[in-house]
Amino acid sequence: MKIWLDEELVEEKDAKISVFDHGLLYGDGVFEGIRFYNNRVFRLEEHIRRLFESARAIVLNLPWTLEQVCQFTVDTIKANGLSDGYVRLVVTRGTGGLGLNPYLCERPSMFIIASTIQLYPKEFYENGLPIITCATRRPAPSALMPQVKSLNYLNNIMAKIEAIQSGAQEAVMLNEQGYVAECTGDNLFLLKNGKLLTPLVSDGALDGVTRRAILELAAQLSIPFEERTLTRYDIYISDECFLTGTAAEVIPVISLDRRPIGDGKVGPLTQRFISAFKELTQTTGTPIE
Ligand code: PXG
Repeated sequence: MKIWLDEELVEEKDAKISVFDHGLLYGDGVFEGIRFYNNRVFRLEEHIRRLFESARAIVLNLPWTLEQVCQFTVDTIKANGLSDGYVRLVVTRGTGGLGLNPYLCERPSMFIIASTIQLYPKEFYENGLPIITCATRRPAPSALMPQVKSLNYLNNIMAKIEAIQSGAQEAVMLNEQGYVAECTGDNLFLLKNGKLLTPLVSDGALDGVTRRAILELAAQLSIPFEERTLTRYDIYISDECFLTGTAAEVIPVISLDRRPIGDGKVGPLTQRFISAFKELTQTTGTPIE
């Protein structure tokens, strides 16, 4: 496997980061996960723009242009001869001393891994996921801005542990006010009386690229939709529910806290979104060649 590291492609065994890198010492950095399907990178520019915005929000100045980072991403995929898979970009603050001060770090470091990902076993895509509500909350925007895709994922990992320990695959995370924010690595959608609903980004959701694609598809399919504040009540009484994310794609949810959603089976509108999203990923994107 060839890895992009800073300015060049290197062998996996040579892709090494310093123990003094602040990405490792403090989780000081940002990342992106992007899918490529059928020799095309899905929403490449949108992902790279989010990477730049996340970096900007944490005062991490990237010494590359957006176009360059897009090109590095495509080059890494090409170098590994892949046509379908997942590419992870990580930017760290770089090497510094044993102190928080990011201004003492010389230069940001970037690595890009092109590989594959399978988040959930296939049967969950067909039969749906049972999920739970976890006690771990999304941090308040005043603590850690939810739009920033930072290297601080401990909060999400604690939530994921709660999900797995209770026999579920994913967990609904509430914000400090008790409203639904999202899941540990996915955005949440529900359907009620034919209308699609999803929490506001300002309620603590990541502004997901898949989420945006689903809202665009809803408009195209003439399914009414609204971004609004949601509670667990709204999910309990919903007709259908599904999660979205680059890694998870679109995955149906069949229960929350062991209460069936709708009739407890994958719903018809969810199925329409799954097909429409699949079509979109297979037919659009930046060519790898
Ligand atoms: N919320 C959070 C907190 C995320 O990390 C999403 C929503 C979905 O956003 P996109 O843009 O991908 O539609 C994410 C991104 C994993 C994993 O292993 C998940 C993500 C990133 C990296 C790893 O579950 N999801």
